[in-house]
Amino acid sequence: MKPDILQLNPILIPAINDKLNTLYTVHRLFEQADKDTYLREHGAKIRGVITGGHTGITRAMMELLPALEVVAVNGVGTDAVDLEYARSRGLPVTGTFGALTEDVADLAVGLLIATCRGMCSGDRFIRAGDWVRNPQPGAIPLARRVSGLRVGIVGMGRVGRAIATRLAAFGCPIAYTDLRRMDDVPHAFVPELIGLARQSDALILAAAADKAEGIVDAAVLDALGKDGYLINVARGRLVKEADLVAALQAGRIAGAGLDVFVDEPNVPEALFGMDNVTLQAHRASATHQTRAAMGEMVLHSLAQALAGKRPEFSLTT
Ligand code: 8YV
Repeated sequence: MKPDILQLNPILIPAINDKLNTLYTVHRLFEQADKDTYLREHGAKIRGVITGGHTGITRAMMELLPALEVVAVNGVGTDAVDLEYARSRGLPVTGTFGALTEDVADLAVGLLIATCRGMCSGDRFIRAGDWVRNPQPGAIPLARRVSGLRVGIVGMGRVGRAIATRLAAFGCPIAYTDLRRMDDVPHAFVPELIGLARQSDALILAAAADKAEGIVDAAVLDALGKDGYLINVARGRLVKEADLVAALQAGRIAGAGLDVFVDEPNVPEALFGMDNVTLQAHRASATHQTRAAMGEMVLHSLAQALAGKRPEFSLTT
């Protein structure tokens, strides 16, 4: 009999879904209208869970799954999983570590360039027919040069390092903050986030949000200053969103490029009319190539755990 797997989010790669369906009986919770009833009916036989980084799984849901042997996160963020409870049950919680590094770093750099150079507002200007109506060069304000920007990276893990590599090629001096100095990183370590913000033209968030919440607040934004840009490809809740909106509204920072938000898919509407803000719908890992690689890692983790082995990409066991 095929093991029963509970899937909390869709996987967008048909080949991965085919493999899952061949190997497992897949219960797609996201397709169920009445999720509580479905879980009560099928929970007892579920041996594995697949979830997204942003969705995770609550303790309450894990408690409804007494036969659970593994939680496979199709992502790298494990902040939405109750890791302590998983550990107490000896449950491996796995991630797709390394698979999405390049994509997330690419999007961070893309957001920085798009925001500083006004690429999305420029695109809207043409589509709206405004270039024809206003062909004079001054119709669009001058932009901000990206090459040479002083960049501060918050979180020097895999993604932070990949962002640093890319932006070093743009001639950007790089500094970073993290819980500790990293001996194998050639860039300047700044212990306090506010100090990093003060010396940066662009602050890029690439940190895990397991413990850090609201670390970018009004004081940090003011330290970044009226010529500074904030880029976030990590988690929305690293930022006090109301403080960010207020800083943008008052021109206390220059702009922001955001892939993540506190309450997705709800994005503060105040941002919609701001040409100095670039918005993405949590898309940093959303390429065919990366999602296929992530899916393979999820399959690998499920297979190892359900064969009674410790999964290679487990965080908790
Ligand atoms: C994904 C993420 O969007 O890795 C993460 O933690 O948030 C994203 O890469 C998500 O996990 C896709 O399932």
